[in-house]
Amino acid sequence: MIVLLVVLSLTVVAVTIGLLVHFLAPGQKIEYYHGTFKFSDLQVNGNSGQSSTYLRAISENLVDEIFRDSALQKHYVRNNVVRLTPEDDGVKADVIIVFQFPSTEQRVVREKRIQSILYQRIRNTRALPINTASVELNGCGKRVVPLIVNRIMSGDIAAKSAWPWQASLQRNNIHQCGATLVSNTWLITAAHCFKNSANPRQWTVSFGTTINPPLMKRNVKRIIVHERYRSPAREYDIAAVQFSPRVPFNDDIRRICLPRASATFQPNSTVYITGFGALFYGGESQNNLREARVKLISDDVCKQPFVYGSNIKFGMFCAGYLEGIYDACRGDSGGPLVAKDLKDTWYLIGIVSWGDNCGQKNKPGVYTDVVYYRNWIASKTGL
Ligand code: 4AZ
Repeated sequence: MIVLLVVLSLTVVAVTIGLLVHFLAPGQKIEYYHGTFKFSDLQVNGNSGQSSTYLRAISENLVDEIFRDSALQKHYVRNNVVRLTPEDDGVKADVIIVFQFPSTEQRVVREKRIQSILYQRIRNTRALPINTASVELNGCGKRVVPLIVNRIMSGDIAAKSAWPWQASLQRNNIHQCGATLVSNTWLITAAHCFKNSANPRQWTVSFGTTINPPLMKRNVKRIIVHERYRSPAREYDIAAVQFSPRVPFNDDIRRICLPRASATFQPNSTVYITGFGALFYGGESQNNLREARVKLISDDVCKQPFVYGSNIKFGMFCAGYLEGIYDACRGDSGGPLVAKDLKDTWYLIGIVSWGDNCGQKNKPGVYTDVVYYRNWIASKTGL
């Protein structure tokens, strides 16, 4: 009897310890990943009804199977198809995949593993008509509103959700610069924004199309100014800013894509600039985000003596119009110059850097060339 009691109580203690370790294990973190893939040649009528319930179920089963039978099986928790969107050539499924990971490894590393498993297994899934090229984890550069830029300085007020990667960098809660969201925790901006202070404690970042009220606000954790930036020189005008805690992506806050280091863009192509900056030189920053459509200007044109001559150095390019009018201005600095590809995926091409006045004839805006600094960005952020 005593032996039995001892064994029983030891078992209870062991089970309790086991459960405690399991649920309170230090550093085990629940993480959510957003994936998308597309069923080709299929149709559903909205998000309710029999066909969508069926598609949701087979999608969730598929993702379950993929991760239960993968190297990440111990970490996989569950998945949920949160949206089915009818598109021209099929149905897009948005799925939230839940994992539990020890908090040691970097999230970018795990993201790559999850993406690779999802991609490879879906490629090998012959039973379902899923387009392999459509498989994406935490995709970048997608916005939910169509582009209707009508015709910053002389721009228009931006529609909600139109530029979800735009951020406002604030020192002591006063807008100083724009910045661009490139992951859940990293922003790319201009080095010159930190000329007066690079102390993260003085800086916050806000998201959304108005500065007041902000849609979301975060504390800046780390400011990495390019090590070769030397004010008042304008070369190396780039900085990476890390904030915390991470922002969840939704229709109003999401990351833009970074171009490959080998990417090229044609002079004269249409690009867009956005910011909370002044409407004229010497004016005040704006509470509402504004947008303007501008054009890339070749070095040949911009280095002419009556434009900027030899002031255009490596790692810079010009955009705007030699006639003036549409331009970035004070307060837009650090913010994005973006372009979309044929699949309507948006890329960060430039960072508002400098210019002689704003919107003046023969004085277009000058931007830091993101492609030129692409490897620097990777070395600091891992992106
Ligand atoms: C500035 O002072 C500034 N026209 C930013 C952009 C331009 C000019 C000045 C480009 O931050």
